[in-house]
Amino acid sequence: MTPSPRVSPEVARGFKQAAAAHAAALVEAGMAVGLGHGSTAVEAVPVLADRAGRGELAGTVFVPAARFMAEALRRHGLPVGSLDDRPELDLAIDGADEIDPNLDCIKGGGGALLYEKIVGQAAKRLVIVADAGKLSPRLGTRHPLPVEITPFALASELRFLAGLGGHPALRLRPDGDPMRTERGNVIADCPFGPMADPAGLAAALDARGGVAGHGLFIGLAALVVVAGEDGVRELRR
Ligand code: ABF
Repeated sequence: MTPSPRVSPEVARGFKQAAAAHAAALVEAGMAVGLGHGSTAVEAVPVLADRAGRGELAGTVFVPAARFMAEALRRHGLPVGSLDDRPELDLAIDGADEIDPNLDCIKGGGGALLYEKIVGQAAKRLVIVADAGKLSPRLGTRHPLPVEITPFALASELRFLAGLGGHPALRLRPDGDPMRTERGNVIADCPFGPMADPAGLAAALDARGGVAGHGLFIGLAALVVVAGEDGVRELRR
């Protein structure tokens, strides 16, 4: 969840707002729209609220992947639904920590990776929004991979991740206790470095019982909207 290193926070926020507004324009009346987590995706909420205020989004419902997003939607008076109400979403808008040329992503800097993946996979189309600083030649170059672990298996899963070359570090709260996800799990941040085979790593993590989720989003993004000094760009597979 870090802005581009070479621009000021104000400029980076402008990029986030531009990317989010571009994605928000894809929302149509009557849609069921998933919303992930992060400082970029949340910038879509006021834009969507303005559109709803102008009567453009009658019947549209929003399904948040994180409490943070549910609170933002409610603050802006937008209808909040669930996957029970709308098991298939028309669109999902979410952020990312790192995006490679295949539009595969590392996500989870905000700790909501498991529900983000569920919401993203429930959508016909997942749109990732990011400032251009998130683009990277290879996943792992700039961001560790978050892996959500069930506390029951903590020690053995950390050993497993270390065996994969992940150098796992438990994500801690400011008070030094392990951070807990909304599901009560813990997160290990794994600086794998530039990944030769992200899909293979994702498969190894998916096969592991104690791994509740991980931040590799392989082949899930239909569209990536990036904003930077050269404006807003749509990247497609
Ligand atoms: C969430 O927001 C996470 O999956 C991802 O780590 C984060 C990106 O945050 P930001 O947009 O604030 O950089 O989608």
